[in-house]
Amino acid sequence: MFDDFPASIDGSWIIADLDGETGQELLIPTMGGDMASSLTELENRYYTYKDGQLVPLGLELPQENTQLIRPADYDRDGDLDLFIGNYVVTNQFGKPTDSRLLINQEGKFQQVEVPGLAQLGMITDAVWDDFDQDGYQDLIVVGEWMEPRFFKNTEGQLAEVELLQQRLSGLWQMIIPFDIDADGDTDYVLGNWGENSKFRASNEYPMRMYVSDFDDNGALESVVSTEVDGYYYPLLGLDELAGQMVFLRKKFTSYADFAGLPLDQVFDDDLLQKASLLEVNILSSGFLRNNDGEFNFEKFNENLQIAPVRSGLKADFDKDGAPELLLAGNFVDLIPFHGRLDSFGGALIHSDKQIDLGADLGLNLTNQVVSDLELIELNQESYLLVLIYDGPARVYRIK
Ligand SMILES: [Ca+2]
Ligand SMILES: [Ca+2]
Ligand SMILES: [Ca+2]
Ligand SMILES: [Ca+2]
Repeated sequence: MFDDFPASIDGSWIIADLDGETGQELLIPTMGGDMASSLTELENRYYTYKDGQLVPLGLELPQENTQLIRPADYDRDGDLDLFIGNYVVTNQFGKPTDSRLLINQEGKFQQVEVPGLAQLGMITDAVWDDFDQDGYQDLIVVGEWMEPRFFKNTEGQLAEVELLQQRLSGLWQMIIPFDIDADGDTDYVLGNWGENSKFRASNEYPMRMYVSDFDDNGALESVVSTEVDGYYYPLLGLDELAGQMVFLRKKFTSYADFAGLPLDQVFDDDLLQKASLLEVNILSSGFLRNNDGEFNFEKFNENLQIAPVRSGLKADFDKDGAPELLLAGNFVDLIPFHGRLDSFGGALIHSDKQIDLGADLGLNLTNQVVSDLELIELNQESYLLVLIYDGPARVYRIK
């Protein structure tokens, strides 16, 4: 189905008509991630493109590392409004960040208070979709160390609703609306971390992250812990932990002192007690099946669990008149903890009953960390653009 085709491209911004006048605006979010503290301030840059010039948009926001911007006319007054999702505050990894809804008032944006959006969490993806089919776009937000969160839009007022039929705290990377069972209602495909990493999580023994300023240095540290035989152990070794928290070096003068110790013997009880505790009980990628407006999670088969699933593209790849959903992902760690989780070669979802692997379709995405998938139409031909995190992009002609 896919033909390799050489090209390269880069970019991480959105273009949309935000002021209702002619032309489109360009939004450039600051994608800081967990940058080094040597960066003093990160500034969001929102521009409108007018008369060949980039003009700053009327947006007053706190300094933050914007993860994503999702435009939609949620109040149906004819102009695009914005959801802004944030992932992490510099030096505060693990602290839930504020996300924001901005209403468009004749080209100026004002923040709207929505209960639950403040400290929503470590947001990785969000989608506007009319899940209750009342004509107003509702909002679904996913992130790490949190459940998918649903915000119902009642005639321009957002309020959180509980629509999940089980507990689904995950390391969610992606959400895409897709009627996977072709019954006419919208289901949601969810990319998660997968089941093939050093992480372990279950309902009985969720993966845990303790977040606190353990060493009183003004920055937060996080300690991830998983269960083995009924006990919780730190995931990282002494060197990695002591790299963040020097007091551990004094407490454990040899590796032998540290080896095999459960978490509650590495850290004093009062330190763990005062920490914020976040949990993950599911690492599987899968989909939320729509059951009359409530959602039941079903996981994908093991071929789709071998690495994080982080991007997707819905299109009619086989030109049969119905859309398929192409999934890709993989991950490369900045520290050697995970190494490369990159054995997922992509998959094309026709339905919950038929999923083809990328390798069988001419895609070669194994060992590639895919950051985005895009469809390009050019001269009556369709091309798949695959953006690669740490290498040149790839282009496939769809035949
Ligand atoms: Ca609007
Ligand atoms: Ca709606
Ligand atoms: Ca459906
Ligand atoms: Ca199709």
